[in-house]
Parts: sequence; structure tokens; C-alpha cells
Amino acid sequence: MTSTPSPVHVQATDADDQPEPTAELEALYQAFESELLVPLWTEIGDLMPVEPKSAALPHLWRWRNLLPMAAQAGALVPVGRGGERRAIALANPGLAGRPFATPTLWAAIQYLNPGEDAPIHRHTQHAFRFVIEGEGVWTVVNGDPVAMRRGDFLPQAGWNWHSHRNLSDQPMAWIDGLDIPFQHYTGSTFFEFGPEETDEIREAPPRSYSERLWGHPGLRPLTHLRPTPSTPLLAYRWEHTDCALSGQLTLEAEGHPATVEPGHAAVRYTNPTTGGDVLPTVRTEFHRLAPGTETATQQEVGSSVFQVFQGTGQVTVGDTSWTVEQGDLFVVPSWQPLSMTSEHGLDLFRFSDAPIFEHLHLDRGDQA
Ligand code: 1HN
Repeated sequence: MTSTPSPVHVQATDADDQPEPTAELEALYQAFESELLVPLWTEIGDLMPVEPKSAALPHLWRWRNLLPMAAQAGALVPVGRGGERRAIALANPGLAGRPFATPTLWAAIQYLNPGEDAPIHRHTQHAFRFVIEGEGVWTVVNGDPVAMRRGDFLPQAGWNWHSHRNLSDQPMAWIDGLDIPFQHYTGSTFFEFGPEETDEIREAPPRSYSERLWGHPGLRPLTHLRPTPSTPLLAYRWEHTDCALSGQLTLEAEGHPATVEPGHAAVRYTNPTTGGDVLPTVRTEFHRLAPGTETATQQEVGSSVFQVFQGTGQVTVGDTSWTVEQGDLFVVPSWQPLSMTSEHGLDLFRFSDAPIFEHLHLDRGDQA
């Protein structure tokens, strides 16, 4: 043998039926390489694991670190055409420095100073905002101004024109979730700049057009009976989420089966035209652990990002555990076991790529 075979190909294998290395075999591997061919027997361990092994890692970002950096970006970096948004993405340490929280999901903190506008554009990526603190920004979707306040969830389906305007005298930060990595890998992204002038808001209406039409529980306008793949409701207000969760815990205390497990109330944000997820690629939920609650360990195909809305608790993802507090964001990669406990109560916003796997019949879950 004159030289060792390419380590990329041959040493990657854990197959035990490999032929003796010979000059002929080496020449064959080199020929594969120059023709951009890869024999399966050197890659099978990585591509056919017995169960999902995500490249993404469990990771936690502390809000108390993120927010001052976003404020600093607010002082130093203008927002405008080209950059489009002062959004700072969470880059999972397992994903090669790309600004991807998980293989499918983008998560970012966005920051807007008093009086600032983020310009009008649209893209095929499905998006949402979730507000952990503050108010004063209106997100304007196809000309409909939607107020953003603490605890609100604001979905934003792909290909709708949108801009953000801070009409207050306070800066505001929130989180954005999008299916950017999924659309990037699958080559399905389109983007279009909107008009240069920002959306004119003469007044700051407390209720958007979309809420006036769609924001009445169980009531469907007869003019809109056709199902739409994404939700037409542009704001899910905190008062409703909070009330639904506390209602579940009260019902449980009265002996009714209203919680997903003891002390664990949960709701899913849904599309009122279908009852399904709000966006075709993104599932969003809110979870409340009553004081003293310990969840079962759960694992599922697909990845999630959680943000602590209020309270404190301990979270374990795979081999990693953290004590979490308000604003902290953490990632649960595919098939990594998740469990949580809270001594004093914990409220969590969650988003995941579950609809993708359900549409493709690749969803699987396990509870221990
Ligand atoms: C975007 O349009 C927003 O509208 C946030 O707030 C983050 C990241 C990449 C591309 C577009 C927004 C984004 C984004």
C-alpha cells in the first residue's frame, strides 16, 4: 500500500466486513472521490442511526445576556433597507455557526428604538413574534396594524407584506421565530422588498381588523368559510392564553381531567379555519407548570425552542440541565428527552417544527 485511504471515506465506517486495504482498493476510493461518489458502506453509521441523532445540541441562551446586547445593537446599528431587521439570531453550537437554532427553526431577539420603523417586505418563510416584555410596537400586516404587548403571540404567515413601527417613547424587544433553515435547505425561499415609504398609521388602533373579524371564540364569519393553510388571526392575546391556562388548573383542582398531566396546563395556538396549527411548518404552544410540578420525560421527532415567560424551574434536555428564569430560551433537538420541574410555578412559550413531520407521517413520540 502506497498511501492510506481517504480518512473521510474509509475511517468513517464502523462496518466490520471491510476488505483488506490494497493499492487497487485505494485507487477505487480515489476514483469515487474524484467522481464525487460516496459508497454507502463508509457512511451508513451516520445516515442510518437506530434512532434520530440530531446535529443540533441542547443549548440555553440567557435573556439577561441577550437583552443588553440587543440594546447595544440598538444604540450602534441602524435599522433600514437591506438589513431589514435588527434581529440577532440564536446559533446552535452543533450547526456549524449558521444562525439556526435548530435544523429547521430560526429564533432571534429583535429590538426597535422609539420612533423607529422596520421596512416593508415579504418572504415565503412563515414567521411569528412572541412578546416577553414591553409594548408600543405595531406590526403592520398587509396594512393592518396589530399592537404587540407582553404575552401576545402574533403569527405571520409567509408571503404577507409586513413592517414594524415603534410608536412609543420606549424601546421594545421581542422574539421572532421563522422556518428559515427549513426553507433554506429545501430551496423554497422567495423574498421581495416592499415600498420605501413605511405603512402609514394615523392612529394606533387597539384592535386590528383581523381580531375584529376573527377574534371571537367559536364564531366564524359566514363570509370566510373556506379553510386557509395559515391562521387569519394576527394576534392571540395574553388575557385569553392566561385565562385558558388558569382555567385548566382550576378545573383540575375541581376533579376534572383538564390538564395534560398533574399540574401541567397547556394550550396550542390554532388556525380558526381548520383547528390545526397556526402555520404550515410551525407549531406554537403555551405551557404552565403549577408550583411543585414535575413533568414526565418526553421525547419526540422534531425540534423545539422554548422561552420562559415567567417563573423559574429546572429543565433537563438529554444530559444537560439548567435552572431557567424569565426570558431564557432553550433548544430541544429531535429525540432528546425533555423533563421540567418547578417549585414556584413556570410559564413557557414553545415553538416547534412538528407540523412538518406530521404532514409527512414522520412524527413519533414517547413518554417515559
Ligand atoms: C423578518 O422579516 C423578521 O419581519 C424577523 O420581523 C427576522 C429574519 C430573516 C429574514 C426576515 C421580521 C427575519 C426576517
